[in-house]
Amino acid sequence: GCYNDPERAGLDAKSVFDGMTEHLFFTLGKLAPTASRHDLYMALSYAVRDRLMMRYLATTEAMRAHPQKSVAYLSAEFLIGPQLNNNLLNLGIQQEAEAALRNFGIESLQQILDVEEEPGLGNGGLGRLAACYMESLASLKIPATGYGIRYEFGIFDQLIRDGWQVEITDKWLKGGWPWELPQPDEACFVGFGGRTESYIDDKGSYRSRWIPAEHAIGIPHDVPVLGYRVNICDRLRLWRADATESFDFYAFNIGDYYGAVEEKVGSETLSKVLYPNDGTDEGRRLRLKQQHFFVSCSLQDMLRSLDNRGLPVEDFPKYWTVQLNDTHPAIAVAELMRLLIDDRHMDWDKAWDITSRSVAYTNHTLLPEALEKWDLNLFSSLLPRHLELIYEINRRFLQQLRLRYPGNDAIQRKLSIIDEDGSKAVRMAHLATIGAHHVNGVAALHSDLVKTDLLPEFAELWPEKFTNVTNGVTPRRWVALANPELSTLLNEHIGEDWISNMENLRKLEERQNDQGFLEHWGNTKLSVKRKLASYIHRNTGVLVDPSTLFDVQVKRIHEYKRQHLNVLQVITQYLRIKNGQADGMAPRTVIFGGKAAPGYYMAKLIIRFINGIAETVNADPDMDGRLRVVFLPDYNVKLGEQVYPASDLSEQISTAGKEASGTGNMKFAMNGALTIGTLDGANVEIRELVGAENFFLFGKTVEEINDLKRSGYNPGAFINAMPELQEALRLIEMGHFSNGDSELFRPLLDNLTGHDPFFVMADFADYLRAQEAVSLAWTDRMHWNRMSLLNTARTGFFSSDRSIGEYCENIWNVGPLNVDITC
Ligand code: 26Y
Repeated sequence: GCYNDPERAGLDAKSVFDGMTEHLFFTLGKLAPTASRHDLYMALSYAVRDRLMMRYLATTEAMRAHPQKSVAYLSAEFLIGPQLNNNLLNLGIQQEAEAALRNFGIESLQQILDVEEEPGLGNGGLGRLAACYMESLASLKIPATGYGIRYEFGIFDQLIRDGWQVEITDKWLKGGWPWELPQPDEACFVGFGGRTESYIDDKGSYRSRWIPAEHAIGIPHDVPVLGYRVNICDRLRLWRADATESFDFYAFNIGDYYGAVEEKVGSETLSKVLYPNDGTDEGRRLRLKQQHFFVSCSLQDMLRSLDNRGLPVEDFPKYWTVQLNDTHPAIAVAELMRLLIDDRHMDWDKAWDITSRSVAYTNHTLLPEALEKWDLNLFSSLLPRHLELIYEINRRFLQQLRLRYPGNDAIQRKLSIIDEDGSKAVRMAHLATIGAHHVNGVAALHSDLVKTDLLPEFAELWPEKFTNVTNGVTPRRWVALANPELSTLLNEHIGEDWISNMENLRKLEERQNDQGFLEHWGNTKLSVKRKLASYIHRNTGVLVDPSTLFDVQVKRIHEYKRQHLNVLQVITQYLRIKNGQADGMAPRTVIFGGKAAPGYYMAKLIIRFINGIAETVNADPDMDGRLRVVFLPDYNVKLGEQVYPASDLSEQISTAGKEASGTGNMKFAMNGALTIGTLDGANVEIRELVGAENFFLFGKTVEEINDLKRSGYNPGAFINAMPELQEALRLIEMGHFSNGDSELFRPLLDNLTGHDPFFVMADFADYLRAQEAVSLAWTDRMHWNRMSLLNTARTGFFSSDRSIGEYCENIWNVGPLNVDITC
């Protein structure tokens, strides 16, 4: 076949224009003279998609002709962001697209990019990581499918009303989304509920089978994922739940019309909405249904792909490596066993061998409230057969434990998949750890803590199973696309190779003492900051000065991330200015952004708190030219692309031991922001790489926090030692930032002065000291620019190409596929 038809899908401006014209007319039913910007966005996207389809089909064909191992990345979240510009970049046709648009009277590509709606199919770090990893997989030419859920409503849109967060349903599909292809002929059935029964098969052996009470159909929706300047095109395969017709008709025939309709409604809601919770596991029945739904569809799809190519099911581990993105898809361990044993009539040992050689598990959190546990009654009512299989997996595992630790009942209770303390529950992290051939954390420190604190007995039992893969982010989206000004500068001075080989940024170090270059570096940053300043003005009404230090904290709002620590520091600066003690203080614009889980009261109050301080500070003429506070509503991928490049200071201030890795921290550093941060997550590695002298460190270490906990932490003792902090707390209490309302922030104050679970008070003094060091450094702009340059030069390690390279080599054992698209 020919996958490079220059007539139909060429890469020159004329071909792109022709493609747009055709799609405008035939696909969209519009005439060029009356086409809206949205019409043109759709037409260009369809034209681009055609070019991806060529490469996608070429990839599929290469895999059929030369079967090889492929990665199945299972994730309940994929936060992929806008697609058009990324695909243009990876195809290498941004300029061609812009030229084509000019023929429709559009001056800049940006005007069309602005129209794109992003699918918010994730909460934050974990979902965005999955998206970066898919892009790197394709760029490294590794065949891969990202399996997930096509939520009809993604993460809510955030409005700010009277300083409070208001959640609005995310109707991302309303204008039509051109990047997906439904493949209804590859639909899968999934069962739920019902019961199991035993029977004797034709060979006379006892077997168990599942008789589900209801079913759903999963319809795959494929999203092509093109690598950077390669012909490999991988895919996301997102499942949408539909009702089963056969079951409907059955119920209809026996007269249960309402029952039939109910099942339809029930199964349609399965893929309706993303749970907007990152961090607290609420153990909701619908969420377990979603997890089983997409995992079952995905595993059936993998098995079918072997069947279709005439490959034996025993070879599953030779052709698929299944990565679990946290425990959300951990039911895969039991479901693959069920498919092999019940459907394919395999014996236990063979099935277990296949499962445990295929599956690996990435842990993303140590927070106990985020560890998934399913109530046993709920689990057995929804997945009775899976529970039987889990009991058997557990029985065999505990047997192994008894041999290794004879007479040690405590360790059995501790490691069992079933939690028997209190009301019984299934521990998904234990199921994943037992079923996986590798378990990894997402930063060096985090992976150590997984071994020492989270799963120490498992790590002792299977030391070779546990490993680390420090997270990374894609340099295409987070530098080349988001920061075209910096990219141009880099391309001119060190060539374009850094985009696929980020370590080459090291070449920049040669320029660290070049005054002219450093000035150029600073001016580039300034020009990007002007764009953000204009965005801030348009979206919040606040006028900010681009020459001030842009001090930024964007991430989900969470107590452990300590946005309130940042705010308290801002209040101290405010007080110093008020009291005429602000000599040497850098003029700052402090920028916040992030969503709070709708049911997380304290996080929502923190948003209100930020906005309260912003209102008071920004209205005070004494603050003019010295301090501004901004809360950017509706932080998402698209906004992130504007924020990271325009930042001078990156706030990474979580309590040590709480942030598994962080990935925003990497995006900031690559774009030349300096970090003020604790020794937490990947901050530790960022600091090692950029050099301690180019990083503003503060705060207690994991050990020091543990010592404080052990000795009975008392925040009062810290508060008493800091008159400035007392003054700040007093002002808040008086209602100074809440129009005189002294009750509004009381829960926050009580929390901080009472038990202060995240050690805000304990770290406050050192944080202030580090912020003073930031102010001092800002006064010597050449020095600041050098530190900024060194941050970019030395953070190539955090490219997701490096992370994916490590997964391929150490965990997946997969290699690249060559795809030829010449005719
Ligand atoms: C159980 C359910 C409520 C749940 C849903 C989503 C639990 C957790 C999450 C999301 C977790 C998450 O985003 N974790 C982040 O993963 C990033 C990628 O590894 C890390 O950089 C970051 O530190 C971690 O918080």
